[in-house]
Amino acid sequence: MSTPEQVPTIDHVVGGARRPASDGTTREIRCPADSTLVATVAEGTADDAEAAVLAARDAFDNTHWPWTPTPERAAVLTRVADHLERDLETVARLEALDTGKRIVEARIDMADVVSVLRHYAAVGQGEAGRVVDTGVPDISSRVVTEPVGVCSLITPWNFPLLQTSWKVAPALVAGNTFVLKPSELTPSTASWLMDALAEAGLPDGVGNLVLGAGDRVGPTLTGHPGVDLVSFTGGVVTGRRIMAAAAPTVKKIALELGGKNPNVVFADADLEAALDMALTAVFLDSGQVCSAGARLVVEESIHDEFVDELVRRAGEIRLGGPYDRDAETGPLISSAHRDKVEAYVAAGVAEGAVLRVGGERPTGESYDDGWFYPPTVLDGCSADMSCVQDESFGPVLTVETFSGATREEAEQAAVSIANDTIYGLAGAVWTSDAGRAERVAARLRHGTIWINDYHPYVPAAEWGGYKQSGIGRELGLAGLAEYRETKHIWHHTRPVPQQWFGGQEKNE
Ligand code: TXE
Repeated sequence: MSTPEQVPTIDHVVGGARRPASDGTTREIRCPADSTLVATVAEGTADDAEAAVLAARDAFDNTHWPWTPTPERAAVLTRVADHLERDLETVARLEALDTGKRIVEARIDMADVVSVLRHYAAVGQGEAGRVVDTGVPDISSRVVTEPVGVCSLITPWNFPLLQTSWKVAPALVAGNTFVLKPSELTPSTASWLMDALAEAGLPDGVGNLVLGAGDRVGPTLTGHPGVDLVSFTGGVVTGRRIMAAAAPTVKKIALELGGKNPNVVFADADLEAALDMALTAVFLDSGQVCSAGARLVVEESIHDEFVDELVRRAGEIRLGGPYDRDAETGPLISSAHRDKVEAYVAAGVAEGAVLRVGGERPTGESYDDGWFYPPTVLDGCSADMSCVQDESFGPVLTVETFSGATREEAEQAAVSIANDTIYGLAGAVWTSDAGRAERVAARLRHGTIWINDYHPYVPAAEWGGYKQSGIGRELGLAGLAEYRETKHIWHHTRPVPQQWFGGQEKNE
């Protein structure tokens, strides 16, 4: 951990230069595991956000960046990926101290960032649009793509650099300029990224960084007429606010707003694998994952044996800080977030859910200065409970059961329970019947479906939500298309007067 003398100061990056907040305000970042001070950070103002937007606007309108050959833009991403591989341990440490997550998980996240950067360096190149046949020899018609312009990229605290890379990589390879606003709770790796981009040769002003709370800098980043696109990952309530802020200037928006994701287990599944992954689905990163499998929807006939064993194993999960070798998962991000998770569990119990394990803050020296909360299972839940409908974003699993007199009835019951929230980000189905797996996967209204698995993703496959889990997609080709405008160019190579006006023929 840092000693006070080593605590870094992190400032905005505007037009290639570091600068503190215009009113001099700073914020302390403390590790959620033990409250150690890890950084002092500029707490941005509306003026800071305005300056960053204007710098990005100027870089888009008045520099060569949007017209830079794509291979050169891709090369910037490749160099950042190289730098990250070189500095991986340092950057993983920054991420672990900001989030409190285990260093082993932070290393995995950093390796994923490298993959995302390399993926977009590759797929951003080599596309030439398409030629359309007009049927007229002297007229060519082609459809090309161009950058959208200035992008506000607003990211959350659970996978700070990874979620940033999902936005920055496609935005840059497509030729946009950006203002990045990381979560005010986890700014350190975003600051590293700005240095890495500069080292990789990104021209000044193309990438800008504004730090601070959403209510201070957010309205400018989402409402300023100089911004063309807002890409946001965070909570649904903030997402609705951002959509409203972007409406008066009709900005393009891409929103990833979390989920309340069902993990459906049929009695014919490989139950050992299903049980093991049901734990990972919900308790990975203490449940602070947008795709967390926070709703177990299990066939009634196996409920008792499955849930009893799951509860037993959940009770044995060890909590600890980033460098605790015995820890299997970490703390929650903040005191306020732990309060929210606790209130959610209390509401569930008040509504009739049965608390099977967890539900109480751990005590002891190693937990006292952190925001720890144990894996918690609420059994006997149903769709009318708020604990089933609302995202806890903590280590809390709700259990619902389904049954049916026939195979079809059982599938129908599982699907209707699994679809019964406002969200639609991700879900899983566990069964050894391939036909059933496909039928259920087809009917689940979620953007990602795992069959007999949970959580893995690849940068080449799209990620995003149905219903109120969001708008648009990240990753894959659609994740690149979000950052591109489409233009149709019609070229008459032998123009001749049509005489629409002033001619005689049209009235004859
Ligand atoms: O998120 P916010 P919070 C969910 C999860 C969590 C809830 C609230 O359920 O409990 O959201 O978490 C910035 N204009 N997810 O409060 O507010 C903010 O500064 C512009 C799901 O931490 O959504 C941060 O950078 N920006 C999720 C970012 O929005 C604003 C990940 C996310 O913060 C703003 C995190 C404004 N008016 C939480 N207000 C996921 N989808 O993975 C805030 N921000």
